Amino acid sequence: TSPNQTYRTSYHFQPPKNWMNDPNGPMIYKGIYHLFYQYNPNGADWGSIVWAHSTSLDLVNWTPHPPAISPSQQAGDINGCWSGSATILPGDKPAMLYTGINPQSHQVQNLAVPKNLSDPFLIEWVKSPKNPLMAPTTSNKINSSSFRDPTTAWLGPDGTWRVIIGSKINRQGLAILYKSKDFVHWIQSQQPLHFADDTGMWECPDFFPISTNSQNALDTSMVGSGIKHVLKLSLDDTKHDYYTIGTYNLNKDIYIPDKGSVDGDSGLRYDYGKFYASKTFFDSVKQRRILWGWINESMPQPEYIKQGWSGVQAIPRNIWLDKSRKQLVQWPISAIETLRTNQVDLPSKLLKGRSMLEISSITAAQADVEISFSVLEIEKAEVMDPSWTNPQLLCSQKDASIKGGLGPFGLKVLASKDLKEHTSVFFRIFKAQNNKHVVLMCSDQSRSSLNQNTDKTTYGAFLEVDPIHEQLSLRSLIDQSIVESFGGEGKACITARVYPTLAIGGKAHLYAFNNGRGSVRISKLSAWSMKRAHIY
Ligand code: DQQ
Repeated sequence: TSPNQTYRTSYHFQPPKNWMNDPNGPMIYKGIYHLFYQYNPNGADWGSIVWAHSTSLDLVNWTPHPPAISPSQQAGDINGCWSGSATILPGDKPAMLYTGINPQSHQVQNLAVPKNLSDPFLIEWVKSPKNPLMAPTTSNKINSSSFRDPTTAWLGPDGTWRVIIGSKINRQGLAILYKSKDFVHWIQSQQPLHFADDTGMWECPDFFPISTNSQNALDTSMVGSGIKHVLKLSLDDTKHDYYTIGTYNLNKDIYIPDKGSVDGDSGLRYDYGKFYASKTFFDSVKQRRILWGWINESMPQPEYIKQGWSGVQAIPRNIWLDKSRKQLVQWPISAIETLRTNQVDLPSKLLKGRSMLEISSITAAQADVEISFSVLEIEKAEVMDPSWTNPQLLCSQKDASIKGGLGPFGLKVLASKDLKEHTSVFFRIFKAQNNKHVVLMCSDQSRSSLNQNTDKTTYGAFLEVDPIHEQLSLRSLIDQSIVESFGGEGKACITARVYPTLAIGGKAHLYAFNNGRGSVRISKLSAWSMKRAHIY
């Protein structure tokens, strides 16, 4: 029986079959990008995990290689090779620190290095005979089932390497700090780099410097003036990636989030939809920091097992600090634009309340759309109730079908002709008590599929844009079963997985819509069909 392949993507990274989860060890080496990822070679469900491997010249088209790291070492990883990160050691030598599962099912940290540095594809990897290099013991009080996912290490001005490992003690999440002079002998620091109460297990931490005055990125070991630090946590409890912006105190080797930058569930997220276990790397050639993130399925486990595959990687995103210094900004890497074809531009156009406009003549199921709105009748904004603090809840209470004053307006994507199926990505503008305006961005999946079994949770985020003085922009990357949306030029991102049964391939349509009372002007609208990328 050939399984249903309707939902495979055309320009998102995924293996030909089987289960994929976290991106691992992304890096650039001799001008070639490497992506490793958690992969089950034996099926479409999570299981005995290896590091699968692909390389690319542009982060868009890929060449697959054999798995780079698989269970083989009795003391280190015989029961699984879990997530980890790349560090480029002096002399341009990549090294991978990763979590292994030992015979007692304890989580330990291991090292693997390329066998042959003159092979630009780094096909073969050898493990340190000293593995495991970091392990829970009776004296260090590390929880052996909560000790995983080493970050890219950074070299301090004192010539010592540092790395953090995600962990928890009861409900307190923590980033355990280890130091090493030679990358092989690691000593646990008395103090974690950071911890926070009642956040649960911190998976896949990521810690990196970011420039306060430029979009150019910094090497992970960079410290000094004009630099802030970002700590990202993947919270096992909620399966979301949260980050804070703060200061790295070099003397104490601790990280302190800025005032108002909160760890965990009430803090900032990379993506307010599906996006987990993400990881950045410094692209030393293009001076940018690239973010990879895993997007899982929204269909029940038996259905993805039946289709024979599960999981995609988000389009890699460029990441930098917003002018406000209070949040990050993300934007799909520019090379994805090489897949654009068949451009459609619409002249500036009034979109009256309760109206819709079809964007035709592109492949709506495989498209890139950029639209900007200017608000004309700001007085029509509804009053914001101060109790509306949860954007996701607000988006599901006021979904795309609920007519408002200013908004909902935005895009209907992966829509069937009769609109029985569609996913709505839209804005609503509210008037707050301080006379300011609040912009809500939503991705409403509630009508995305006639299949009753899929998860159709609506997602939402508040967008730090002033709708009176700025345009409201929205970009959506649509690829069969995935919609990645970027609001306010990357100030809020929402990724959704959807499984239309009617709006498939050539039967999918794309619309701009305004379901509010007030008119808005579409000040810019460009859309493209997207070509298929070479992925495997
Ligand atoms: N996935 C890996 C772990 C990590 C989790 C196992 C996050 O290392 O904590 O596949 O998705």
